Amino acid sequence: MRLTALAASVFALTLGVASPSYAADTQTPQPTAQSAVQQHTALHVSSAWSRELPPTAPVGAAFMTIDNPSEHADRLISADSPIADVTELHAHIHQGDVMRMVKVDAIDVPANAQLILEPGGYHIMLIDLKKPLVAGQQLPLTLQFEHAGAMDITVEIKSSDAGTSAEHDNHQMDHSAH
Ligand SMILES: [Cu+2]
Repeated sequence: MRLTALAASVFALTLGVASPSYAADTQTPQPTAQSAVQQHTALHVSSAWSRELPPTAPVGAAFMTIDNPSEHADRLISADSPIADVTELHAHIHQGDVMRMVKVDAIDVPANAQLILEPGGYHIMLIDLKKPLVAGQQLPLTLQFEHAGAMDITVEIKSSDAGTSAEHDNHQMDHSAH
């Protein structure tokens, strides 16, 4: 107890001596600490979703929005989910009139930019599903970024009725041919 009290008074004394203007800055320590953490993992992932599939479907895909408000570019280098044996980063490329999926080693996340993983574009491929993708449920996904490190996210599984654009339909066909 005595030690604690002593430490506390020394701490208070140190603050008083070292920071004459401390009173004016009393609101900064907490926000400063938070933004320091955010600089380390500056990326923000939102709207992560996947599409429900028949129970026999061997593969699924996850999509999301990745915001990088920092001055530093990053790269998504891998992903992992306990519900799939293999998780790959995929892009779509045009081959004549046909769009085809290809595996990529990484997906660039430019500085001060927003990267959208979406049907017909970049996506995370869940291969050899261990559980069916059921609408209304969620699946866990761990993203690995070159600089920001690992990030655990939750992917919402949507019904196949949600979003009926031609893009989505194309993507479904792509996957059945996977
Ligand atoms: Cu794919």
